[in-house]
Amino acid sequence: MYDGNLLAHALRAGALGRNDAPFVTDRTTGQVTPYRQLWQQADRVAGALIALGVVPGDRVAVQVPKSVSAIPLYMGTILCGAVHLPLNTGYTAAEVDYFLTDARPRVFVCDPTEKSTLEQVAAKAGVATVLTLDAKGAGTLADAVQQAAPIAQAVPRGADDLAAILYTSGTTGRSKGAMLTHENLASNALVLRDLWRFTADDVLIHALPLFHTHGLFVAINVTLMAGGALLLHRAFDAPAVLDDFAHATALMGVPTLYTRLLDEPGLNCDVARNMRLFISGSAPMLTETHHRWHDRTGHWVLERYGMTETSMSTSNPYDGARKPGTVGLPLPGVDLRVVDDAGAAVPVGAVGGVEVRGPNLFAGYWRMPDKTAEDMRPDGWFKTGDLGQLDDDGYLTIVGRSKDLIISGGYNIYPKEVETMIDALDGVVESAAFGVPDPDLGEVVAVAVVLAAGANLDADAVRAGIAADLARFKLPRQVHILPALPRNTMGKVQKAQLRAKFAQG
Ligand code: MLC
Ligand code: AMP
Repeated sequence: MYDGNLLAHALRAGALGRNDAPFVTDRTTGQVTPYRQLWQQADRVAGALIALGVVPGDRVAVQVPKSVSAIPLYMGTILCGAVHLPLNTGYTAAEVDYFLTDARPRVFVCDPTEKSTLEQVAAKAGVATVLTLDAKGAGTLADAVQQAAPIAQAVPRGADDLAAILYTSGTTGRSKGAMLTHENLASNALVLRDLWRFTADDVLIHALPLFHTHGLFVAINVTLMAGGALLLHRAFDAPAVLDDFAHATALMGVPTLYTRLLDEPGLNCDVARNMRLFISGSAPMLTETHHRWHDRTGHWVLERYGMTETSMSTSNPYDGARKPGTVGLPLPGVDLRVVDDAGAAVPVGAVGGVEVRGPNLFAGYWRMPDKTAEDMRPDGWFKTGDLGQLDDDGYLTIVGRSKDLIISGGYNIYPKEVETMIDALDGVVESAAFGVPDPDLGEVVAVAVVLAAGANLDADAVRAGIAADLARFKLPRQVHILPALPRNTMGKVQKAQLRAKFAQG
């Protein structure tokens, strides 16, 4: 029966009649949670949140270690009509301060070990309630959930109502909250389930974080809608994931996961014989990696392309040619074009800006109408900031980015954010952050720093100066002290020159 909550209904429909089927196995404890228990927990989370005063549209912010319990927390938030707002566990208190102040959640759930610090941050941001949840599923949230009455019925929410806000780094250094609706999430997962042929027989190895589109909406929503099962790894550990190939059918990963698995001597066709599908995305996978994976396992990785603002936009086909180096064809229902600066389509083979339109497209940036207007054309096309080209068969290749962005191991880092913090250090005149190639993470952050006369900062001092307030994955792996930054005649810093000069470290 349709309960009026679009996303919850779509998620619940997948496992109707399969209450006793396993939904998730915690690979750390071996504990199995069947669908019945999962939904009971989600109904209780919803009850607990409502008892705390959460009303439809309220944000529930979450910065918790990865655990099975984080899944019903997400689902319960949806069920009570609230907006899920997950945060990277690597964010420092200063970063969390910004998100809480900007999003004004009603409830914030954090790691118990961080509670004393984050409680103060939350209080300053006006958050009414702070709860805790650890990697074992214990904490004050679990206590509240245990005492709560489960909701009898989901709170109705329609297509355009918000289901989630995911912060993406901003070009100006200020993160932007991408507002995702019930329809965005439900439509995208349904399309992917069908395109990738996910069914109740599937067992997906889940080794990605639960705070991004990839690990949360692609992996969890697709599995729920298919009525399939998950093997949940709290972190990515290549040997442990390889061990699971015998018990699973599918893996979703960023390219770093695949290159690390390729370093495992035990990776071969025999080990991968139970697996039917390897999916990669969030960052470019080298053609060479595609071929190495095929040579070792007999499988072609299915590469797809997406973005927080758009969820998934393209995918290589399940049947038919998977073309290494491309990100495949637009998903059913998604419009995609490659255009010049004026918005006119460029010919096949030419490089232009990738633009996307469809039910997958977000509702705009939270409280940033100007930023939304900058990226969204009046007729609904969204400028992704990626540069691409289409081939004769309609396959898209991402050839670069017009946005100044570093993607490291699937995490996005906007150079401006790093530069702003370094520029604020005593003795620094200016800095430029840029990505340099890395065999493990694809790209890592490097910075060039110009010092004031007489300043005697070195690389370690620069890193130490920003470490307290910046998530560790954003910290520069290379720091180069230069007498001046290379500039063109217009005065613009030549990052391509810096990249070329320091590519080898
Ligand atoms: C961890 N570290 C990183 C890093 N991950 N540094 C740069 N880039 C990264 N991605 C740093 C830590 O801060 C730490 O630094 C050190 O590396 C070891 O940390 P770790 O936790 O042990 O790292 P590890 O487990 O090896 O993590 C690497 C990883 C992880 C690749 C498994 O980063 C990961 O899960 N990435 C996936 C991200 C993802 O899901 N992206 C999807 C975005 S959605 P120190 O200094 O403390 O030693 C999206 C849309 C789409 O893009 O299309 O999907
Ligand atoms: P995020 O903002 O974290 O959602 O990251 C989205 C960005 O990741 C996109 O705009 C692309 O630049 C990049 N991306 C995602 N998937 C791919 C892919 N398969 N190949 C190349 N880049 C990708």
